[in-house]
Amino acid sequence: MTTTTLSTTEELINLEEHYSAHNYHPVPVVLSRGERIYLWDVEGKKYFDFLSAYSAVNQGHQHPKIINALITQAQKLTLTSRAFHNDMLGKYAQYICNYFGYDKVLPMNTGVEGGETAVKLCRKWAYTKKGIPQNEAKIIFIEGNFWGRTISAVSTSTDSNAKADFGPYAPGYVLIPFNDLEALAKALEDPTVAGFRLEPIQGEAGVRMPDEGYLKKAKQMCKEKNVLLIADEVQTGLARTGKMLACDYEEVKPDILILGKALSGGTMPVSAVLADDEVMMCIKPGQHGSTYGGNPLACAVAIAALEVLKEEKLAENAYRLGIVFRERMQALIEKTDKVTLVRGKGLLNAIVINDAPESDTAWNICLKMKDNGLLAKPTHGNIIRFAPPLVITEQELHDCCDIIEKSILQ
Ligand code: IF1
Repeated sequence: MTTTTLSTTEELINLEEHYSAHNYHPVPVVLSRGERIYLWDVEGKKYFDFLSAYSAVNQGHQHPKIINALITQAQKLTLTSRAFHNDMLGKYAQYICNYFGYDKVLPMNTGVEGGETAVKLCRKWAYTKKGIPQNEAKIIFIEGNFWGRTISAVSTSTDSNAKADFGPYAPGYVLIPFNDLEALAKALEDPTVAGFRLEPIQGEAGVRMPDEGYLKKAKQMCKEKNVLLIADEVQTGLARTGKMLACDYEEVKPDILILGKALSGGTMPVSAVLADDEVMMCIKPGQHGSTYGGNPLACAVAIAALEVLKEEKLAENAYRLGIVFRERMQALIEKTDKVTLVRGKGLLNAIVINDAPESDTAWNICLKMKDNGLLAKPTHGNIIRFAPPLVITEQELHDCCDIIEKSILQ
């Protein structure tokens, strides 16, 4: 049987099981088409997408403006490498720097490459500007952090499943407890600290939010100690939490800002690191880069993806419908003891299922939601993250809440 004749869910899952690494445990559905907030499986069944590819599809699947930008540029020039200039990078760099208010951008591809770039920028600044002794620079991370799957990224992880058996780990990291400004103050006493890296809301940890004012106070404490605040907005950025950036809730401007995921509207890996010249100009030619970083295709797509966010007022929509969603979930909590709480900002939310993290209750609820036409997946054990594309309407959101409620009360 040739692979081209295989087409059912079961056949395609078996094919993937046989030939693809088992580094994920997906919900058993095989998707073949997407549009706006909808996905269709290979049997033609339609679903609401409530994960948005981990917030990479904030603008909705197959957004016409973004797809058109992709197609148009793909028919002209896709990649030159940075050995030469291309006619899109300057325009894109100007656009994104003005969009977020920074002097410069360093274009990369995946979110974790953005995180690695931020670490290298911070260290380079530490040695060439702050005067920290060679190889002694430290960066503070928060327990529960997630920024990708590289050795550096798992070196700061406190999740054994993401970290175990990948040692030896990268040095130069300090871990402090989540939402603990006293611990931050103590860690900042070390003169070799160069940076403090945080997610404004911890996505993978289960949509965990620090206390109101934490971001603003942390920024002030870093400034007093000449330490760079590094904000990873790969998942929380680009309108997902109801503001363009989650840092905007406290009017905090990070010294280094990392973006990814929805920066391309779900078409291809595009990430960006933004900083002012004081930091960005520490890296000289030949000291960092990547084959695809700043390619003309990524630049064209990213401009379109950013334009859509503003043109369609997606942050405002996420802010307003996030309130509607949490009200619906709170009403559900009052009807059943299966759900203990709902938390989140904008359309980055999660519910906590009333069962042990190692139970499969959350998983089984996701299977029921799948059967009822809505796709979501648990993060850490008993937490289900809900993150629909930000183009969702209020009526569609209520229809989805009806499915979530039915699946949980069943
Ligand atoms: C997986 C979730 C995990 C991220 C933040 C950087 C990156 C991510 C805040 C790296 C990536 C993805 C990775 C994917 C599942 C998903 C994820 F939180 F979004 F759900 F794992 F935590 N910073 N998050 O969330 O970006 O290199 O992947 O482009 O690895 O399983 P990337």
